[in-house]
Amino acid sequence: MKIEGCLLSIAVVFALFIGLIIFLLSGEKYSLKLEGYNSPINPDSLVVVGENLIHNGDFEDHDSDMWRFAFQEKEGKILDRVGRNNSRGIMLVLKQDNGRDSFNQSIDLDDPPEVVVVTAWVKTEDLQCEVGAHVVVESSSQAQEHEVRYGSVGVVKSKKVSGNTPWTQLRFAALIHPDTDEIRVFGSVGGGRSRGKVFFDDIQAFPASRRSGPATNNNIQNP
Ligand SMILES: [Ca+2]
Repeated sequence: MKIEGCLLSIAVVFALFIGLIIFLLSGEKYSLKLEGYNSPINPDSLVVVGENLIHNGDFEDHDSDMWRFAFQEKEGKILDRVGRNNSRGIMLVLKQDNGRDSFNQSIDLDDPPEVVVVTAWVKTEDLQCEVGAHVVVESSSQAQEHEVRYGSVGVVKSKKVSGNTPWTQLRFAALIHPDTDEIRVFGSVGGGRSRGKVFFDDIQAFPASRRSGPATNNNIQNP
């Protein structure tokens, strides 16, 4: 009986070991497969193929609740006269040691575009933090093979802004994995010890293609 128990234990440990090896190998396969979906690509020479995907990106619609706050909700607000040209915009306030703050909008994609081009305006006031303020496009997939990676099939970030920076346009493009069924566009700030204020306004995201040829509408609006 003792020997049988011992053999059973060895068999269980062996099975777990094999399982671990398979998991590690498959993880490597997925990360290789997703290579290229985690860094921005040049937004120039892309062809815009559809309408702006973001709702209330200028924050002028008081009734819209498309934007969701994450992390420290109380520190982020949509307010009059904090946006560009004294319009309505979004303000995130970081106090020392508060860490980070962000807001986001989810967009369902039935037919994912090859690329999404994002433009957003950001301003910072005395923003002191390691990471700075930036815009992020996170793609997720419910496809079975991606669930081992929490559904994330790409995270692409804009350049970062900090200090005292007047209204600046961030513009970048994210390659979208064909299995993507949802993207989330984040305005985000902070990480580590952080303080200061960040303002966002006029956030847009356009489906685009890398194909060449005659464009029907290749002008990205620049509000
Ligand atoms: Ca505005």
